[in-house]
Amino acid sequence: MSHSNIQDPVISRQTPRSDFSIDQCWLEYTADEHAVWDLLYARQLDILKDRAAPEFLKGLKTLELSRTGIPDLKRLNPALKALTGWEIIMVPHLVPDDVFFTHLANRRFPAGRFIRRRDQLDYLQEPDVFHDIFGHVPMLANPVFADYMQAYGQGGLRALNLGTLKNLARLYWYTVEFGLIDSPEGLRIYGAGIVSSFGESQYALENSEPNRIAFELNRIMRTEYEIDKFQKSYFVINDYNQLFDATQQDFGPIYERLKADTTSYGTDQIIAADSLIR
Ligand code: HBI
Ligand code: FE
Repeated sequence: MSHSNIQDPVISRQTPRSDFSIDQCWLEYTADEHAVWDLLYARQLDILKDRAAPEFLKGLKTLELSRTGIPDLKRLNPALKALTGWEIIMVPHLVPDDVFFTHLANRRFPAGRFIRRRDQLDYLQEPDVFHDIFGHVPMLANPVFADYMQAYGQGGLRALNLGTLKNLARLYWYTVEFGLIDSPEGLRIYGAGIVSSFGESQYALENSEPNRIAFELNRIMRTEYEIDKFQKSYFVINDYNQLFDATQQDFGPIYERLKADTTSYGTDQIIAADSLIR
């Protein structure tokens, strides 16, 4: 993994706490780092205003993420906490799965402190503060989505114990990161991996290549994914209750079937049971 954050002196001088959190030290962001946020923000807002889900745009506005510069958690957290009880904590890099899920289960979202360099505007492998805050936080202001994320964290801890994390991680990938929603105004984006990407925000809705398949939990849990390319398949929900409801069922029988029949589907594969959207 390329560690773009090792050049962040505010990260490297800190010893993370046992939950892997560090201090944001917002006053220490440089003018150039704030300028990179503003550049990314302006570029994304322009293409997202008629592509992002209404709930995402509402979250951006309510939390005033449109203020200039990298958000200060001292201001953002009280606002988010008042809305849904979630808060953001800063971490130096990807944290271990059990740590990640424990945070989610307690309504804490771990965000990277560092911001990408100007030569990495379009893609970087590790989540930075732009992906994590611009991409993930607006949806955490939505009560139903906020509950879904917590339920996912609880489910993640169980999946770790049961050895089914691979299947559950696919659910996160195809919803939280790359989910689309069939809204009254048409197909819209709510996935953080798409809304934080200039190229994929257009590709996910407008390109004729990728499959757009109606959300189905069991199907998603068998679907492979690739992390460093635009997706070949997107899964489309009707509303956020569909996500939350899916996590309220007993995953025991689902995991039993996945273990008995280990069939998996390729990233571009369509199966007979799929309901295709557009
Ligand atoms: N750590 N900081 C951070 N951010 C993530 O999105 C993340 C992580 N650790 C593990 C992890 N994601 C995966 O387990 C999930 O995406 C399934
Ligand atoms: Fe993410």
